[in-house]
Amino acid sequence: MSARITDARVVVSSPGRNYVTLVVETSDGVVGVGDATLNGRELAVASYLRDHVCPLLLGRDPARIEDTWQYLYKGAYWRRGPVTMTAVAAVDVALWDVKGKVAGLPVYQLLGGASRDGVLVYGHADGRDVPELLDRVEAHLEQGYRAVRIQAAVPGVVGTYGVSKHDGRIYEPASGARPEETTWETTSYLDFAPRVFEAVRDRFGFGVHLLHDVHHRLTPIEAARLGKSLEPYRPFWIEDATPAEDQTAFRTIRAHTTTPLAVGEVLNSVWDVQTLLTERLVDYVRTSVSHTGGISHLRKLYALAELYGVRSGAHGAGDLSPVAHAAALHLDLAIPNFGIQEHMGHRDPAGEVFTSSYSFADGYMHPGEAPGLGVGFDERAAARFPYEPRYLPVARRLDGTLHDW
Ligand code: GCO
Ligand code: MG
Repeated sequence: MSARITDARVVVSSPGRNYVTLVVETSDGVVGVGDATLNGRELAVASYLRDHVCPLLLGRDPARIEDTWQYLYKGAYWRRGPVTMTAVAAVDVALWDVKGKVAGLPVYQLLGGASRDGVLVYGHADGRDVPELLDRVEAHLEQGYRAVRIQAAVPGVVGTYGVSKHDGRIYEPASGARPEETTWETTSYLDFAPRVFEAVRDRFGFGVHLLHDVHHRLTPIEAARLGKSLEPYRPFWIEDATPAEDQTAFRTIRAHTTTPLAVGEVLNSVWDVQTLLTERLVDYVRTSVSHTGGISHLRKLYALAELYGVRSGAHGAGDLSPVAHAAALHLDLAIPNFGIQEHMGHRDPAGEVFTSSYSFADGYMHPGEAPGLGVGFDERAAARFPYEPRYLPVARRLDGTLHDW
């Protein structure tokens, strides 16, 4: 007789930042984990799972991953959206973890095996000014990174996105029980960004990939101008140049610049990127395992992208737990149209709660050979770090108008 799911529980903890983790147990004693973290809205997904999904999982066959995915997605009637798709993702990833452990194989082997030797990752270099950014880029190159995201504080813009508090900890934009108020000013930014790229290229040359996140701040024609002005510095990509939900904005940007475009970390299903892919409006799609319905749905999205020459460039910020990062690396290793993977790392003391078999060397990561995802989750350790309400910031233009953060 096939195994059954005997328990499914949600653990909300805050070892360095908030994480929502789904733990699934089977009648054979196999335990699988999934990440259900949605930064700033963690408890909504925890409730979705606890109140509406976990009870439905009990008694189901854990081997039937696709059927369970369809059951949760179609069965809810209310489709898509970040809360639903993060909850479904957590179940999906936990079941892939179980399947790998049952088979005694790492998940990437179940997905068709490795298509490459390692997963190219990019790290984050940031600075409160350009000299500090240059130091940070240098530190990344010394660590072996071949690709680096560059962000510098725009003069006059308070709390520029992507610049850490420089307290020695990994960048984390969420803080406090109310959103932090930051400012935004497009004109200074558009003049400043090419100078940042110029300074980095002057110092380090063209042998390193440079990426940049605009974080949804521009209009389509402003984004077109940014793309044109950065062309001489050959960015690997500019990310989220305009608010991501308007797919057609990319028609305008595309018509004006050859700078590669990336989008998708806030999008949650294949339907949210259909126009972007089928019209070849972007070069990289940044949807993640944990916010896009899990491995089962993301690999369909990547398969569609492959048909249109679009590569993956998955979101990998610190708010995606080590479980999500491991799942991403397994998929990255297996798909034919892999592009790059974001790697921010996790704040201490996340390592007291999560262990992982993935590794970094010479700019590449590998998920390791442990069965399943290769991630351990210590529930007792997690209990030492209770949930703390933390919100992502808001951004206002100089006249106080609420802008996209
Ligand atoms: C990135 C992202 C993050 C997000 C964060 C929100 O490219 O890594 O933009 O920094 O802001 O994941 O929770
Ligand atoms: Mg981003």
